[in-house]
Amino acid sequence: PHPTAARRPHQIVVESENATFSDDYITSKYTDRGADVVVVNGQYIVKPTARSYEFQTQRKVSKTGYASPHPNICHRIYTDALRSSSRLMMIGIGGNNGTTLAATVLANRHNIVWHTKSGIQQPNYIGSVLRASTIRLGVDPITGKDVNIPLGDVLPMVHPNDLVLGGWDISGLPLDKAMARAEVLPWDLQRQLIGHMGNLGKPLPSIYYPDFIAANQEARADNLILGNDKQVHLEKLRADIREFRSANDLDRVIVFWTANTERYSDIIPGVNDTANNLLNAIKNSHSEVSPSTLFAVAAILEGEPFINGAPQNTFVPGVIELAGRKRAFIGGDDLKSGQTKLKSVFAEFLVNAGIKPLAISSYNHLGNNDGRNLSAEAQFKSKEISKSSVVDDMVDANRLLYKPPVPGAKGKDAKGEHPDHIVVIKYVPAVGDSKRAIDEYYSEIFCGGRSTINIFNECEDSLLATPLILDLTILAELLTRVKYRDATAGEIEFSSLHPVLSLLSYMLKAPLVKPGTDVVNSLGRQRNALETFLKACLGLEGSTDLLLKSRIW
Ligand code: NAI
Ligand code: DG6
Repeated sequence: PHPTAARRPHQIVVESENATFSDDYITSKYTDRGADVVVVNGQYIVKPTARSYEFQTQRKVSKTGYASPHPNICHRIYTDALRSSSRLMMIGIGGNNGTTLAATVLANRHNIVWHTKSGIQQPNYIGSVLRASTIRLGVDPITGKDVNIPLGDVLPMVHPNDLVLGGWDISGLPLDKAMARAEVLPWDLQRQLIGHMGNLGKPLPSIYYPDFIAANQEARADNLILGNDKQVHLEKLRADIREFRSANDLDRVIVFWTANTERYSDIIPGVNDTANNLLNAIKNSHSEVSPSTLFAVAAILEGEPFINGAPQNTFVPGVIELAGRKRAFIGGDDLKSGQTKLKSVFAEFLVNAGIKPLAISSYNHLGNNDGRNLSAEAQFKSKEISKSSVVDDMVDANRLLYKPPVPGAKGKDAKGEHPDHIVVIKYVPAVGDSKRAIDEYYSEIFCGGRSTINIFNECEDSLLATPLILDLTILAELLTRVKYRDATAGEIEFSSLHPVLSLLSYMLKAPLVKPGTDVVNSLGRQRNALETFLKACLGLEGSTDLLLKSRIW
């Protein structure tokens, strides 16, 4: 098998008073260092801060999963459950991402190779930050060389090959046929997967509220939970999760929205602004409760993590409050796969280089079903919002280049100066899943000069998105097993992390963060946060590039 597909036992022991290892837990001590800064008469008064925490990571990876109504699937899930330990339930499993994920996990699990025009191709997990990227653990004291290990090996994590897959779709096409409909994978691979995908059968029926996705999706909706009663729908989704969990003796089911982009829900006081109002709105089948919000509520009420891989505002305030109340984990929004990932790096590079982007103009066209759905105005709007927010914090952090917000001002001045930023998406069926993205960065440089950089990016959309869904699932499962206590405050009990899993930001376009905290869009900072957290759970300091030994005698 390809090295990214290797399954390794957890092999790290930290010899330090900051970490203890038992059969059940890794317990670590970590000091969170920072600085309080107060500005007085233009002077920065800085006070270094330090707070001690302890982390406890359960070593046994949860049994995790997803459901299907098909008898073959139940059988398959059962047999797989004996062999493996993790499960994922996708909403939209019959789509391009859903079928590509199922097919590539199966190809990796069964080590299916296929012929291409340039030779034999092995399955792998390239594009997964956990399986295919490494972290610098430290330095070999003899050679002085860095020791790098796969990021996914830092703590005990689910291996993607062990995920047993299933879920819901409003389209009832069996998954082998749905894989063919997606037109993502080469035929020689599809051909060998027909049996395996066929065994997964048909997706579970789902809920369809036509007002939320584009009218052009209607013909797909032939696999529905019937009726208009949203409370009944909620109970059915909860039962699907419960049934699946109990039938397969699972500890954990990760519920993942990879269904079509919905329009934004209106935030209406008394309807979805608080947890109680939202639960009442569901009881009253209020029209503004979207399918994705209903799925999120179902997962939360079942105590299972819910991740939103699409851009719409599934997490209305009532959902966030409910997740807090139930201590269930949520993460989102919208997978950051190609154009936006590059933008989060490129815009930061420019701003951090002291160059001032004046305009970022982004176009893309694509021909898959996602593109078709996004050709409707309301659904495009949701995507436009998530694609547009990605440079905001970089601009905010550099008020040397951009004028700061004017206190008390209205309109543009209230937000401060910002580069022009446009996002255009067009549906061009012929290019299928091979999205083409064009970005122009028009910037001010030294002494009034101008720089124009154009980027043309061909994104195999679902092949970029699938590894992100795997990473999000695996990290979300891990984060359910990590607890912490604030040692500085003398806390005795370990608590779970905050329900909003902002540590997932690296994979997401518009990261959901704990209310009242700032969004970080910079890919580098998001990665650093993840690395530092994983290391902190081993009692290790975060990654630093000071490399002091190389700077001193
Ligand atoms: P797709 O259109 O191929 O698949 C979506 C699936 O969701 C379809 O099979 C559809 O029948 C199903 N569906 C729609 N409403 C449903 C509901 N209420 N319940 C259950 N199933 C439902 O789209 P694709 O390419 O798989 O993308 C999925 C989502 O991920 C989209 O929202 C897209 O915007 C988002 N996304 C995709 C990325 C990519 O690179 N492929 C990257 C970032 C986000
Ligand atoms: C058109 O933009 C379709 C979208 O669903 C994107 O393909 C998807 O959101 C990925 O976007 P990006 O900007 O990360 O490539």
